Amino acid sequence: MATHEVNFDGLIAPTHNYAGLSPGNVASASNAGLISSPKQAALQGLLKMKTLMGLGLKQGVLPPQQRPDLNMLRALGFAGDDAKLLQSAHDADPTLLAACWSASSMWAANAATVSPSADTADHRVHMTPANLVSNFHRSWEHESTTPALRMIFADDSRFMIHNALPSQQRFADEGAANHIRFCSKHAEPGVELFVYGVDRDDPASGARTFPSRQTRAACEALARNHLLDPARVVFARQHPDAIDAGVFHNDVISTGNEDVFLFHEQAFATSRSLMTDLAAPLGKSLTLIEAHDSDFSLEDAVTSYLFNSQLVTLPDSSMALIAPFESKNNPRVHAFIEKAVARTDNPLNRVEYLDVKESMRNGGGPACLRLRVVLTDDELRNTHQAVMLTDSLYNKLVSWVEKNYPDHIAPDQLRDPVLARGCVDALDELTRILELPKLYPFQR
Ligand code: SUG
Repeated sequence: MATHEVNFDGLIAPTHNYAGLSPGNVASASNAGLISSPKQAALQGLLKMKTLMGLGLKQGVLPPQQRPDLNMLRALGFAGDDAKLLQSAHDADPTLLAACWSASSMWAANAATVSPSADTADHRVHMTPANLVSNFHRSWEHESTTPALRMIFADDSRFMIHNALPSQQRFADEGAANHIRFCSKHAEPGVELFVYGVDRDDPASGARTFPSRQTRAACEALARNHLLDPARVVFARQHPDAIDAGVFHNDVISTGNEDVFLFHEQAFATSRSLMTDLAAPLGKSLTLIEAHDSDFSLEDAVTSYLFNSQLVTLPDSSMALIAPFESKNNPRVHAFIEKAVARTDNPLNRVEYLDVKESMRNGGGPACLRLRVVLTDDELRNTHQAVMLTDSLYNKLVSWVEKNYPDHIAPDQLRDPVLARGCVDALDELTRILELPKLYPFQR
């Protein structure tokens, strides 16, 4: 049976803005307060999805969440009509107001961790929505992600959508951004790599300047929940220097596809033993594309976001890198890519540079915007079809964005009740396009 790696991209919400909400995310901090362009952001995201579809890959769409979330403001003790609510939250703490507007669910790599049916003991696809406890503005995404995934992957004989892990720092979980699955071919059993920043038994091993957002305890719980064979699971610690340089998720410093591993030498605390641990269950070595400090620095990795490219298998079995433009603009990183593509000892032979600048300014590159779900033909047929991208769905979504999205949002506009209303109203129409009735709290 044919098996596909399907990319489900988070559709960028009309509330996309720059609020500097994520400590340790260098782009988010340095672009705080800029004027955003939600319309451009969503169109850039949609064009990325269409490009992937054009390469012959299966592409899905995950809907944005209901934002601004005025119920969260009410839960925090603010009261009154919408105008009063927004103004009083702004007066008390503008970062609380911004958190309730955040479009952060666009970064679907943080939506969940996914284990394909080839890896799980009950042969179902297992997904655990990430609790995202490390940042307030993301900490309640899972309350919407869980029902959305249960609507899209509704057949519980084929899919198991778990609840998020307990919302507590001990189980801090950021989803697939810290998880890579290696295999010979997507259809075959893989070895799943879970990457963590800090281990409770060894707290001194964590980063010093910036928060470590994933714990080993969370990784272990995910592997248990997903019924993975312990012999085919590897846990690895991020290098604390990488976190302190702005690598807040592992997908900012390494990525993999099938048996190819693209990484920077400073990604992990123990790189050499890691490669052996990954090779053993697969019965063969991985093809390594390793960037050394002499190629480019950690800082180059963080500003260029090379490792946040999507490494994908094309229908002819060769691989392509879907890279952000920023990695072409850095001469050292660009030279490294050119060399990797020219080499004949790896299957990478094509690179597409894409513009996702609006998301990049908040620290979200091409790979952040998508959740990888390996599905057999049968599982794909039993997935909610109205979220699978076609030319017709692409055109409908582009028209919907053009009609409903603000051109710009400046920080001061987050107090505007008319803008708030417009952003939520737009979602009503989206649920008709994606055939997901009652997806949003305001529709129930
Ligand atoms: O969690 N940025 C996100 C970026 C997530 C990127 N995802 C992956 N690497 N997989 C974050 O830090 C910034 C929002 C703001 O500052 O307005 C933000 O949430």
